[in-house]
Amino acid sequence: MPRSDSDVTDVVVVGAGFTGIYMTHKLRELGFSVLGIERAAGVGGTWYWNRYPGLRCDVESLDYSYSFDDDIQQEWEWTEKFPAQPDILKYLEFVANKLSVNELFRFNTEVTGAAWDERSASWTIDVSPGDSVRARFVVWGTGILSTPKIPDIPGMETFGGELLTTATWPHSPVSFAGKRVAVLGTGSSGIQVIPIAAESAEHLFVLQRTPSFSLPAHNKPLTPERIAEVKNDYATYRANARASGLGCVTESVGKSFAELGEEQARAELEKTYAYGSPMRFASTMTDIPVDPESNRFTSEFAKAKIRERVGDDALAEKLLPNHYITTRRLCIDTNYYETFRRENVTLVDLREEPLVRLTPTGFETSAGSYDVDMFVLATGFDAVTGTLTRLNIEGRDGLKLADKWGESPACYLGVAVAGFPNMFVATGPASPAPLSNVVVSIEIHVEWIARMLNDLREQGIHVFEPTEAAEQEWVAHTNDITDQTLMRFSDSWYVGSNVSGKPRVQMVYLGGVAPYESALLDVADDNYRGFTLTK
Ligand code: N01
Repeated sequence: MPRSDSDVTDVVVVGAGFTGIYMTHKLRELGFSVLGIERAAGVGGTWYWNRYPGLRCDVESLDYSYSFDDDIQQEWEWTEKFPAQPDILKYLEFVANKLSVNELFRFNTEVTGAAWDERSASWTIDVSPGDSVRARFVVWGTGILSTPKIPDIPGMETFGGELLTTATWPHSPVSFAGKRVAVLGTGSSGIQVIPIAAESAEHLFVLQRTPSFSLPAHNKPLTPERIAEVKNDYATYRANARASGLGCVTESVGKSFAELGEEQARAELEKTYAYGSPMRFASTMTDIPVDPESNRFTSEFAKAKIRERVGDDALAEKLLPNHYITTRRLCIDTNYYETFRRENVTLVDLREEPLVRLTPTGFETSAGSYDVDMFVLATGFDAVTGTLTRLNIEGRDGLKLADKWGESPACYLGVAVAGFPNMFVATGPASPAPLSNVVVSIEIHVEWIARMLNDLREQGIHVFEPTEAAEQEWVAHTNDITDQTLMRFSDSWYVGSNVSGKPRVQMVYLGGVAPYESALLDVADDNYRGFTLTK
């Protein structure tokens, strides 16, 4: 039976992470009826699921937080320079309570698909178990890192020990004490859990295929003076972050390698290295992401630091990356390289001895077998598009999002998709989100989406959809920018190459947060240029 119009919500927002919390609040404020749907039991998004020991954000807490409500930013007290996962989760619960958005959400409810109905100009969103809701508009706030990538390792099902994934870590405490533990993966997640596991494991095997660049976080408690310094003029601090390339204040000298010269460049790198922040380090010189010489100098600087920290040249050699620095995620750590000095830690270099299979008692490489009690997958995510391509999302004329993005993840302005009317993808492909302080990128998206919905309502417009031409133009623009950077040479989740069968396409807008927001606002000011709008 078709439902009556009163069953149709104005907007369904999927996901209760940073995006969903703010989006539902903002839309309710504007007088839209809004329903949030979340598969977890509570808010938090990626910070709800990722709970492995050692997890912290690599953006500083005073930056990695909402700016839209001064009461919230003044009232919440961060305690450390880099926030730990439990603190971020508590923060999001605090915000959700303060804004009373929990009442807008259906928790423990998984979206399985969504279909556009041309006749009623609405979406039917299928939710488990066996229910559906209808909405005029859908906002996917499902995030960029929400679907773990589980590698297809032969014999995984035969492993008799504990098999854990960092991205879906158990909610009950996990002990490494006295166990033989293997960690597969040395990206941001692996690099954080490895030093913690090493502290109590009987033996830890670090299975590395591609080394990362990592810097010491120099995490520390926040002093009352530092908190006061920021909070006394939070508005200016936030405005500076939003006007920057990375959505974060970096205090860069704003000069290229050639302008600084080697001696000054080294001094500036020492400064940002000592500060401890990937964003500051990456911004030490303006041309690190684009100029091979500047990048080589920075890479050599970072490699020398790795050698010092490892304290064993032969071992350090195996831990040294060979990609252009900053073209894959630049990690931060606490004691990562020092961990390899421990007697109970062994680096298993999978480039020398590839992983063959898991066995009932451990794992096997081409060089032999290893017995372990626990095997930890820190193998990353099917990022940016992986969550939505797993859902059955059907747009105009039966077009499936999985088919469209299976060929190439095209997205207009990183926020809307041709063939999928009345649908927004917050932090979608070709937005700056993955390489920014993502909370700033999210605020930009939420505010822009809310403005667009409000503007369309005022104009009596019921259906919007980006044109193919506008979408292709944005994709081409994103690719043109990438072609000017060294990122075109590196494989990573930014380009989808970590997942077999996924198209290798740049999924990050590298033009910077501030220029990106200007482009969005320009489109809005021009009455949503590139969209067809139907009354
Ligand atoms: O995932 P990754 P992550 N056999 O994709 C290896 C954010 N984050 O979860 O490159 C062997 O970076 C893979 O090796 P390779 C942050 O944005 C932030 O660590 O495929 N190895 C790689 O070493 C980050 O970028 C924070 O050769 C396999 C690792 O697994 C993003 O999340 C903390 C393999 C995956 O690294 C993802 O980070 C955590 C296989 N079959 C996460 N498959 C902070 O803010 C994969 N690997 C600090």
